Amino acid sequence: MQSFATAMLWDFFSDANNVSEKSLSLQHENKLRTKMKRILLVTAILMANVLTMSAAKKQVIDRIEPTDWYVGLKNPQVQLMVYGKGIRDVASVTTDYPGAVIDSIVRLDSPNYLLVYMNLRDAQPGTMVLNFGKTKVQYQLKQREMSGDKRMGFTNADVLYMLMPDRFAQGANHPTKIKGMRNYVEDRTKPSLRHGGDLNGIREHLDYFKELGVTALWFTPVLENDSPDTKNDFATYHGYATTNYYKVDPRFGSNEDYKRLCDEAHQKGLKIVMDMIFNHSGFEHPWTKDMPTKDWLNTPEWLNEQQSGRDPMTGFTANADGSEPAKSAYLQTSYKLTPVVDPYASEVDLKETVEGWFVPSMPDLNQHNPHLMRYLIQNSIWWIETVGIDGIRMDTYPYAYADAMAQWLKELDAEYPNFNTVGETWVTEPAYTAAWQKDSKLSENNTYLKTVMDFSFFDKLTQARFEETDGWWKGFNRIYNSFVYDYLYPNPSSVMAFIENHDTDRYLGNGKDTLALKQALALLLTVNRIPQLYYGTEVLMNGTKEKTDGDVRKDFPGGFPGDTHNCFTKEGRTQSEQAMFTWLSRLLHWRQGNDVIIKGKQIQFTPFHGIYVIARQYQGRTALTILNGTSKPATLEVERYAEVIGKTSKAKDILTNRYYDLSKNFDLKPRQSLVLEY
Ligand SMILES: [Ca+2]
Repeated sequence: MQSFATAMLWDFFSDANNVSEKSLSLQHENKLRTKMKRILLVTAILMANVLTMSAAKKQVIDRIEPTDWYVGLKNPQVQLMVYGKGIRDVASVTTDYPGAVIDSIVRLDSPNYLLVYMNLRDAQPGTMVLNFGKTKVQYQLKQREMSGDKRMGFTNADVLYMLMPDRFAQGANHPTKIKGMRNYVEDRTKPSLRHGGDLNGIREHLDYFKELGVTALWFTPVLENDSPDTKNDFATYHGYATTNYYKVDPRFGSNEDYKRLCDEAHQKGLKIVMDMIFNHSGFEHPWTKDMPTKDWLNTPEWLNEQQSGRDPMTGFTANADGSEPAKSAYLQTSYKLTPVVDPYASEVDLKETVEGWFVPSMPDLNQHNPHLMRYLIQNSIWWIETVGIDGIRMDTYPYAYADAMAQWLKELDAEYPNFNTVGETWVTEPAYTAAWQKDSKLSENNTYLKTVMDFSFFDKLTQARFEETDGWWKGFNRIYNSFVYDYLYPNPSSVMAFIENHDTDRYLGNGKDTLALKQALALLLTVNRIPQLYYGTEVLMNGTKEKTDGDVRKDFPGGFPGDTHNCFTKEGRTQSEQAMFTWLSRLLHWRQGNDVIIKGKQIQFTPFHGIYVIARQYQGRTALTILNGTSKPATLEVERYAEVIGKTSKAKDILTNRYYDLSKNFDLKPRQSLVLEY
């Protein structure tokens, strides 16, 4: 640019020199003056541009995260992560915004990031101008919608309905192709590719959830997963490979769509639980290509392997001849979670579990880097404040460093004491899970995790499903025995139970045995737990993971354009689907606000003659769940249950509205379920 300006000036002087050799008329002189003014003006503009551009060249700012922030939080400090080529080496960062104090700036290993730590204790909402050298950037400081203690998380008064946005429903005006995203296709015939469901699709069916009777929605992650589809058999439709922590994936909608969904859900009395992942990001996140610090990721060495042909989907780096190298630096997690609680755990096992990558396409984040952890903590706060979520489900919770996760939850608790977070704790022994719950005496350090997931209940129920309940171990004895371990939990009422989810076989398997399903659901919705359902159970969706995960993640019938089978309406459901929907809906509505279930004491009886009985009692009211765990008729001997029946003679089965006489023994059909109320 400079040389162009000089050329222009040279052109002017040479023109003037030429002219001076002539005898000038006044007219010519005026013309020349005008030309000179114009050229000087152009030169001034060009020089100004040159200065701006040279300044901008050093201080390009691509983005700042969080994209905006809130004043009035208990923790007044905020970390701004600034992205931009060479931004690390900017001479100064300043602001004149009243009440905003820059505590420190941190220059990381990569020249393309800068961290600015600010204290906003005395700041008011408004537009803050930040000066990065001579580059000015506006940054919004927002007013919070409500104080943190007013945010009420999900509890055992709720029933969570889990769904996958890509597989549930497509809203109006779904974009067919989005510019700027890596290659992807939406093809509903391919179980592992995107199918095109979105957030508006969920919002447009809020009344369906009301009709069914659930009170909260947890859906798989919705943040940007801008990874290319590969070979038509792999795509990040599941959402667990984040590439932008502050942006909803455009295929699911916008941040505004997410906010609208939360707002409208709240208006209808539904809560929203956001799925988050602190353990790993997506491979296409800018942090992978250009790590902010050398220790931003765990075991990143293999990223630096010199051979070409490294495949982020397999983790293998091929040699020049196509063969796999003898040893790759790639560290795979063992998926074994026992080393995390094992008092005898070896370093090698613990390292593999926590520092190994979940899969090669998901880089393992090092939460021991305090700057990264601050980033993640702020991100969770930002989504609570920005869209108003009511809870968080933390994916792969034990795979992240326990102390860092505890720090996160402790801070969240201080800011939002009534909020709730559930951690995915996939171990099938209650002694493991219980150690992860907040205030556990089994754990040396407090995790501050209020809700853990009861994989034991899921596991034992799955085993019991088709077994005959005997006198000792089989069938419902497994569930009975699992509940015995509730003495290990600091708060059993805050444990989340489920019978299936997106990572397991459907409870129905490949069959349609509604008797077994009804028993599982009757139990799930009456015991001392936070129940979680998986989408489609109410209309008999089945499937197993034998062939592909997609088989347990099928599209909800009626959610997509052209669907001829529509399970959203009574008219669209088949007779058996409608029967299941009605049955479950009745149970769910009965459970809503029912203090016998929410606050009631739990009393269970050892399975007797194949029958399993659990009572819930509160202020003189009783709910009695009775399950015949055999494929034969059985007789309930009422005298054995006298302590929970008392003098009651008449009880209503809320599943059928039929009355039972509890003053005498009565018969149960094979696999019959009763939920008696009196
Ligand atoms: Ca990890």
